[in-house]
Amino acid sequence: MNTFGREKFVTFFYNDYESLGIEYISAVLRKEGVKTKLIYKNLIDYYAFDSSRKIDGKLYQKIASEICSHNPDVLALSLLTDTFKANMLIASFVKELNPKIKILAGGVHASLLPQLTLSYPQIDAISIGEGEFSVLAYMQSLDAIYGGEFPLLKGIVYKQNERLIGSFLDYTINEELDKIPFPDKDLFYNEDPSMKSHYFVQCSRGCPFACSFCINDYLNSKVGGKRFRYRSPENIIEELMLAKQKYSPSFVAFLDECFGFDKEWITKFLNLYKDKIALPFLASIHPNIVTPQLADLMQDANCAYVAMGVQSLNENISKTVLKRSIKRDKVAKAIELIRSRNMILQCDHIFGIPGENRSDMLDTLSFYNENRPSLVSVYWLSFYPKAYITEFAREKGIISEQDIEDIENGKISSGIKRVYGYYDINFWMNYFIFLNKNFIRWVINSGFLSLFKIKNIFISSAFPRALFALLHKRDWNRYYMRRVIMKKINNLKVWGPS
Ligand code: B12
Ligand code: SF4
Repeated sequence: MNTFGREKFVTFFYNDYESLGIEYISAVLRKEGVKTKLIYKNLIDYYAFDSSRKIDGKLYQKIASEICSHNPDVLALSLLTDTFKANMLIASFVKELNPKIKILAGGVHASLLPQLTLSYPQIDAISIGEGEFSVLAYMQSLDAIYGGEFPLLKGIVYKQNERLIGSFLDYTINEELDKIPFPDKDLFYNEDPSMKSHYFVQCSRGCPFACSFCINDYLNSKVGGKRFRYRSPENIIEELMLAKQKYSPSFVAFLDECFGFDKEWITKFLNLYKDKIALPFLASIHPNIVTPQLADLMQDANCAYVAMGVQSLNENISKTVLKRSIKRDKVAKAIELIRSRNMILQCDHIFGIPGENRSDMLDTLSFYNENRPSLVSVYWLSFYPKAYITEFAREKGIISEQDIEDIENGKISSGIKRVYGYYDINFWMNYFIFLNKNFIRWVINSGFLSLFKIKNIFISSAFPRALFALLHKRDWNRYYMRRVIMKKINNLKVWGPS
């Protein structure tokens, strides 16, 4: 195969969800004449099962053959820690089948651990940070690189005859987000038309906060203050108007990490949104920014669903371990402001935080019983690479060096230390919303609570979620659940008895 001079061709592989990152990169490449394709499988819950558990050589070999049958110049992989192992396996099968296909890795995991990612023999190049223009530079330099030259490319490190060319230290960001073309939605929609119903969009990149369990803590320290950036309201409205015309979505999901942080910006944006778009939408916010004005603006603009990260109600642990200054009265007020305006409110909460114990969990259940959001979503703390809390847990002996090595190589379950005392409280955290406040007070104060130590996640979490979604037309999880059901059906076809 001689690819010199001809139109270059990138194939992406992705699983599970729509990826805005891949869509943006594809839009930039296409605009510059690079052909793109997506191999998409809505198959495995990597994050639910850990990609190390469901690795099935045959399935991944099949995916690798499918990738090779398209004969791309480059296979581009977007890595999260949870999906790292599976992607590395597919990459190694692709290399075995066709060593001429160059494999480029980018995304969160590759950006956090560029040296480790590039040390895998199947990976030819990595992109560090936001990849739109780095990938373009790599594609445009392919002939030169593999013709024996050594161009330096911003944000890219590649292997060339046993040498590594580029810098691991640069983390690339796009300073002017309006200059990036709109995401290439068709790349995903052609593979899975059900995604058209809920339009994923982002107004900002980065986050002004720096919580210890989140990627932003590390990246803000690496990139500095300029990492939190907005698009202009007009640019987003233009994208959404085109989307309405082309795909007729019934819901908009804002994937911003902290929607509504800048008061002036959000006022202008939501007023425009109300006039020109007005579709029901979902957004994630921080309790500290909720004011009556913001709640009014969101309600007026047709906000249907708010996800609010509370994470811990222990003010001391929140401050010292999570690096968040959460005040209980502020959370209670935020819940009231949002609920009184008829928006569905999901509070995100983390259990398993170093220093917290069963009485903190019980206190959490009591707090939410008294100050009721619509739903509480409880996650067990996972230790992600480079997060401050991971280092904190290592220092305290909660996780070992071996756990960290495992996590960095994609075995995220290595850091999860679940305690027995959790299962009954988790069950009630998901069910209390359907029950009377006084009854839940009695459940907490009597021994009744502990009779429900339920480990099965379908009974303790999935069923109450599904029930809530059935009862509430404006629940965004309806779209999510449809996709989960499709995944289970696809899964049965692949994993079930043949
Ligand atoms: C929206 C979001 C989601 C959405 C959509 C996910 C998706 N596929 O996009 C939902 C709710 C479904 C979700 C689920 C999960 N998420 Co999430 N999510 C985010 C969030 C807030 C924004 C992602 C986004 O759209 N960014 C905007 C685009 C433009 O950026 P991007 O995707 O990073 O892509 C850019 C670069 O990374 C790079 N790039 C990306 N891919 C590639 C590929 C190549 C080849 C190249 C060269 C470059 C490149 O260039 C892109 C363009 O600039 C991030 C936070 C963050 N800061 O990243 C967390 C984040 C990615 N999520 C995280 C996690 C843990 C999860 C879950 C595992 C949670 C869980 N337990 O269920 C699942 C995994 C699901 C999955 N397989 O995707 C972690 C990942 C940490 C890690 N070390 O891997 C993050 C970083 C949050 C955190 N805790 O810090 N998530
Ligand atoms: S507010 Fe959310 S997105 Fe921002 S740093 Fe904290 S956890 Fe991360």
